[in-house]
Amino acid sequence: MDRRTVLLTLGAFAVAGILNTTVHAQSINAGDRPASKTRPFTATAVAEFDTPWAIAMLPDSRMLITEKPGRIFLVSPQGRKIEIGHVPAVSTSSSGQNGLLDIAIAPDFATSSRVYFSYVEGDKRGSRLVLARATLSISEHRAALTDVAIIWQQTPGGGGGQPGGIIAFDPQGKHLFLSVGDRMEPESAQNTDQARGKILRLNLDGSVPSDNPFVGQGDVQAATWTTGHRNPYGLAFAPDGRLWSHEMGPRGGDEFNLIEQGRNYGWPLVSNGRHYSGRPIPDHSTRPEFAPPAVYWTPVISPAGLAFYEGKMFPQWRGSALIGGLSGLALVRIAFGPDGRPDQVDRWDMDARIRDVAVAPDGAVWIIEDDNPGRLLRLTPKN
Ligand SMILES: [Ca+2]
Repeated sequence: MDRRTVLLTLGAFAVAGILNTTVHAQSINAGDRPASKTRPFTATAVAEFDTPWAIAMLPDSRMLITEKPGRIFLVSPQGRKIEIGHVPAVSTSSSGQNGLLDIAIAPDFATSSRVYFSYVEGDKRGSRLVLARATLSISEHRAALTDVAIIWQQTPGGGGGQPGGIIAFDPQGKHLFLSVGDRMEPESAQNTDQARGKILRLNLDGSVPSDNPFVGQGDVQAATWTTGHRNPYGLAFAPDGRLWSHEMGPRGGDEFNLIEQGRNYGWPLVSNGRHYSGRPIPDHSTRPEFAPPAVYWTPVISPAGLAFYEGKMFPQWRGSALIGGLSGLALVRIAFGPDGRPDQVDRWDMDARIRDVAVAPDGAVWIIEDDNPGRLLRLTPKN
């Protein structure tokens, strides 16, 4: 081997090493890191609910809180609850995971009083995830939905749990993103004609934007932004405008994903977990054409709820993502490095299944427990 060949070979190894490091650095396992019993916050319980599922923060610091069996409450920061009338009937059949799911206020809520919510509805052909829009009418002692309209529904219907159902709006307030789980039919996540295992992008009236990546290729495909998801219970835009999602893996392999237009996230062809039976699934690293998770959790935490922190009470958390853990009984904080790369920096033991996270205008963090009764807790800094 002459000197030039040696240098070229060394160079090739160096490049391969860098590429290799980059590939491996793409997925960080945070599942093997223990939770901390020491919390930098005080958790104050202000109300209780029957299996609360989602919190939507209003501009005046009141909250809308859904209960999975099918009720929505308007809740003051002091815990005063008003049940909201005219909520549609929901289906809780076939799985403990179905029912009334997410709720979000419209980008123009201050003038329109519009809200969006997702739920599973049932009929003889099975159950389907739907997205509804309504106007919220609030008087001093009463609150009700009016003009309720289903603006999107899952096709085909049927299937089990794992509904997804998380709603997010882009920072411009022009488009709505909706996560749809695989309904426990894994192969459907790779079927482009089934609205399962997808993240959809819709106009605010539920119609399909003309600049979606697969527009003109059938109804489901036209609405599809990304595919190959399992059960995403978190979807939110970061302060820098990037869209992030998390999803539950099977046995291992919960994922925190950067959501980029048109990409395939691999389920069920690849996963960093394995099937519940123990049967292996090829790792993400074996199929580079699928977007790998930035962070994953093995063992799982069962992530639920995602909020980016931009408040004043916890200045050290600014820009961080806060995530609840169901089986993890935890609140997780993910921070982003100067290169924009995320990593889990905190995992606090909460002694309860945490279902959703929200940030109030004053910077307090609000969480709900997945239980009956499940508490609504306000987190403020410890002195
Ligand atoms: Ca994946």
